[in-house]
Amino acid sequence: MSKLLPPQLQDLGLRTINPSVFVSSIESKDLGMIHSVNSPIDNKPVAQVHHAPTESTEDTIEASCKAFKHWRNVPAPIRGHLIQDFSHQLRVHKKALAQLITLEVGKLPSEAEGEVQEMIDICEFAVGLSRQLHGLTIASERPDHRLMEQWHPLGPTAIITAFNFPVAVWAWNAALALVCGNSIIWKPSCKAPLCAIACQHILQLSINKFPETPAALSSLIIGDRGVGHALASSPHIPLVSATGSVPMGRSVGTVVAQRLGRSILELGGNNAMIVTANANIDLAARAILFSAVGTAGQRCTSLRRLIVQDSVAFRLLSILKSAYATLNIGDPRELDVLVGPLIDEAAVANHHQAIDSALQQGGKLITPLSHTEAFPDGHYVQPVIMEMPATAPLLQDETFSPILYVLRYTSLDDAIQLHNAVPQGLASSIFTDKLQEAEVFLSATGSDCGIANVNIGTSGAEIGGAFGGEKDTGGGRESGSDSWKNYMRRATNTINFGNDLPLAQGVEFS
Ligand code: UN1
Repeated sequence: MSKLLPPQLQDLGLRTINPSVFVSSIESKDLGMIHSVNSPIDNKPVAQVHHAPTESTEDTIEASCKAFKHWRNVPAPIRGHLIQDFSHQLRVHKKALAQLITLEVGKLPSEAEGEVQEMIDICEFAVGLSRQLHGLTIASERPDHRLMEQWHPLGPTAIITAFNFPVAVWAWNAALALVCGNSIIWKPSCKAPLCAIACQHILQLSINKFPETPAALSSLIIGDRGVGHALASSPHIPLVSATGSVPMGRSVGTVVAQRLGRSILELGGNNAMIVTANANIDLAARAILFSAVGTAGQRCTSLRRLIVQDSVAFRLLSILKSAYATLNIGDPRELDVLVGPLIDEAAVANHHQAIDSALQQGGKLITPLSHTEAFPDGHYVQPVIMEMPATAPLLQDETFSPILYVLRYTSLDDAIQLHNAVPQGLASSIFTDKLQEAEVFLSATGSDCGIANVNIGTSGAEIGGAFGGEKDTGGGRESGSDSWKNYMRRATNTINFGNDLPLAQGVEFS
């Protein structure tokens, strides 16, 4: 058990009270119910965390409103200094934070470090952005008039995150919201409170260096759905950014819309890859392996459906079968392990249930279904590939585990039709060396997803692009490109510097 304990955790705001149990150093503020946090690696307890009572959310919102009123007056490039410092802290604590991610959600060390790197990347992006939050100057139709746009801070921003990217997705939102002049309130997944405590602690180190800046610039509320509902329904929170399941997004989005607030929803994916007869099959197989099996299939961008041209299906599936046969499953900290645990018992049950349903709906296992009895205590499953009839109803649903469904096609039109015939629209890809096929896939009649790739897999996006998807995925965009505009309010200003009062559209009123 002692190898579970990265010694640097005290630096992350987590106190060790005995060799196997941590407590958060901020737990005593709002003493709510105590919850035990178990590691998915061996299902043993690693921490106890107090959940904030829902009623405490109001105080947090009030403090956040006050912090916003201070922060919005700080010039944006100076706000960037805070994020620059935060990025520096993240570099210092990268290893320890990654170890905590591995401990709490079971990611491989390389993926956990990649996630912290993703935080550092978005911070760098946000620092650059802090000098580029500029609006347009627009030609006015009236003499001696200037028409322009300004982007102003919006207000307290609620960030609701999922367990699978317990730190990076918060950082996408936090870094942008803070340079945009907003205060932030984070409700992390109840399945990953320790990572949230650590990030909040690291960010507070940076906030503390800023004179007069209230600590409530960044708040953390660990709690259940009641907290999420309180944030979603508060008129004091103009923006709610929520990542998670489609039902969660439907509920949060509806509550926010009811009060005409703004939401950014990043919900489920049911991501597919088309592999055409003109694809580099070896490259496709490598991409499929990472996209379908990486993070034990627990990314919203994980590959769920493989749509392969008949003529290359046998070759591709043979390569995949061999690759799946050699996958090492187990404790993610062991060398050579590529598949760590699922997050909890319920996730394991969903995995097995989905395979049973797939078999009932005409599916055939392409890779063997060996059970993972070797790990009686962790939440481990065997990644599988199943060939499915295109009409199987379960192809419409996302199962958050490493199951890859294979569908075959003959014409690219049919492949694209199959590809788009699901309610979700997050990530997609095509493997082909034929320009025409790639361009058709990327065109208006091709993939209907927010992310469409050529010759790379569906997962593992860089932060520079806008991240999000269409249809049931919720339509939100986070991270790079111009996603920052979601975190600000736009004011259109018309300034008359003449001595007359010409009306727009030539209207006469005298
Ligand atoms: C998620 O799974 O919620 O593109 C986010 C990726 C990562 C982010 C995934 N950069 O797979």
